[in-house]
Amino acid sequence: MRHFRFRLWPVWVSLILALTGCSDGQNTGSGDNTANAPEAPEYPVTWRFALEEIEGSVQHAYAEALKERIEERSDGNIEVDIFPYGSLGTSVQLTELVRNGSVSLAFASPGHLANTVPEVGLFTLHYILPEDAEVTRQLLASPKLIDLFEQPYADQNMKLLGFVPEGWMAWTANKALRTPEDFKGQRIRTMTSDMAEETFRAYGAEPSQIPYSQVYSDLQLRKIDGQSNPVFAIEEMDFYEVQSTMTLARPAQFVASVVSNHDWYNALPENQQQWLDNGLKDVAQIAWETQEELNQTRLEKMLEEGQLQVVRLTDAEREAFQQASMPVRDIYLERTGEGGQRIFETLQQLIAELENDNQQ
Ligand code: 6CS
Repeated sequence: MRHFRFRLWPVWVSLILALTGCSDGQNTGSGDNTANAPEAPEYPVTWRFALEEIEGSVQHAYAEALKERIEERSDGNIEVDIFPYGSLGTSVQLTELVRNGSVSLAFASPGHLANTVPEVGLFTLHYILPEDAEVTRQLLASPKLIDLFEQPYADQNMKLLGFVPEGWMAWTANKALRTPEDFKGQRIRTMTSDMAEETFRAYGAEPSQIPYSQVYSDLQLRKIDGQSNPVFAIEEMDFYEVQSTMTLARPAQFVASVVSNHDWYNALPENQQQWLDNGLKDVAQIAWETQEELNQTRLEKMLEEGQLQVVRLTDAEREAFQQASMPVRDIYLERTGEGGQRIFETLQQLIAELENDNQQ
């Protein structure tokens, strides 16, 4: 298995916390500081960007591309320091670091974030996103979609900067998962929010929330039977080494969100805000292409290695999962109230509009 530096987390987290506000040459937005924003920042200014994935991943490629654009646009006045997974903490800890202003930017995947921002639990639901790749790309890049989630993130002191698609989720286990009955009794690892468990529970599985860093060893030790992730991640985290079968059911896209500390973003001088906003626009298309390429090449690599059996579900088989997943939509709506209802309905309208536009 690839080597992570998880044992050093506490040291790194303390170091980062100790450095907060020192190297930035400007305030980092941790509440009170924002009131006395300095007039002229001392350049270069460092922005810390925390990732939920290791080097070579979709998030890492995105962060590298964003770093390059921002450093170029700012003429070297901004330096972006990237912290891949393993250097700072679990997804939940990264969210805390961005909320308290210790890091400027972070990835926050809905599957982990849904206990803090229940509305993003939407992305843990199965069979609600479009089948068509182009419609999905346009949907996830749509400012209308981002607007929908802006307030729920802001309520938790996070500025939602964008959604990043990472490809279809695939299920791995030590057997094929062709029907919901095949999930019965399977101990399935999910991301660390209650909402992430619900669909697997609806299929009859026994879900458990486990941090990403622990999945490989739990699979290896047979503490769990299976898990769900995009293909590129199954390869790069070596899950395929300790699972016999990958089932491609295209139940949901893995959608990550890029966030910053809300106060930090609002306190940025105008030119810095523009460098950031424009950098984010520059990389949106790159992100889509990167995930397509990584998911394809890593699938080929795993197929070549011949260790993992790959099962593609038929439309009829997928239909059975869609039916079994439907009650989970009600759970989402119960947990998110009117706000969730509005988001859910607007999402469906947006998809219908985009499908219509793309057919013309
Ligand atoms: O399964 C997870 O926990 C993780 N999966 C990916 C592909 N990215 C980040 C997330 O934490």
